[in-house]
Amino acid sequence: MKKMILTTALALMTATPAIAKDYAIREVSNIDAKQPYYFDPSNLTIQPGDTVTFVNAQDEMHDVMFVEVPKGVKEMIMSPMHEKKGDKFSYQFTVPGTYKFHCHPHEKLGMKGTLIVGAPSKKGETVLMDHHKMAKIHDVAMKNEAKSSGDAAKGPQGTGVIKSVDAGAHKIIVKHDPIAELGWPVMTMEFVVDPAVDLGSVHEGDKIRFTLKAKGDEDYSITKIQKN
Ligand SMILES: [Cu+2]
Repeated sequence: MKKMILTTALALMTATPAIAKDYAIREVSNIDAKQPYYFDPSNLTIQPGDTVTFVNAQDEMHDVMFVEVPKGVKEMIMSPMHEKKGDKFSYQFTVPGTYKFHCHPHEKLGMKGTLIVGAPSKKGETVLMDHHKMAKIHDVAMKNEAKSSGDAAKGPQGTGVIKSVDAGAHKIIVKHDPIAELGWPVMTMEFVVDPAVDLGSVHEGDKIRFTLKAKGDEDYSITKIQKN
C-alpha cells in the first residue's frame, strides 16, 4: 500500500512540473554583533531550476564565491564585488548537490554558507573551485613565462563579452572564456582597467580580447583591450 501511494505521488510530481522559485540571501554587515559579517540565511535548500539572488544589505564590500560545487557544474560561480546597498548577483542552479560559498573579503571572519540543490552530494561528488589555488597556478605560470621570454610585462590573454562599463571607476565587468594559463573556467568578473586604456570606445555587449597583469596576490587588472 505504501509503495502504491509513493508511486502515485511520483507520477503526480512528474506530471506537474515544479514551478521554479526565487530565493534571496542577504549579505549582512553588523559590526556590533558577535558574528559581524554573515549571509542570511547561510544554509538554504532549493530545487533544481530555482534562482538565488545575493543582495548586499548595506553599503559595504561583499561578494560571493562558490568554492565547492557538484561535479556537473562547469563554470566558476562568483559575483563581482558588491559595494553599494542593493548590489546583487543572481544565479539559476540546475545541477543537484551541495554548494559551498563564501565572501572573499570576509572569508576568514567566517562569512560563508552552504546551498543544497535538491539533495546533498555524497562524498566525492563535489569539486573544489578554489580561487586561491588559481592564483597560485597563475604565479607559477607568470614566473615560468618571465623566465622563458624575459618579458614579464606581457601578461595572460583572454576573450569575453563586456557585461558593463564603469567609466568613472575605470572598471569593467567581463564574462570571459576559460583562460587556460590561469586555470580559470568561464567566469563573470570585475576588473580594474589601466588608465591608459580608453573605455569610451567599449560598450556592454562588445566581444573583446584583453591582456591581464597581476596586481597583488590574486588580483588582476586589464592592461589592453581590443575588440574581437
Ligand atoms: Cu563579506
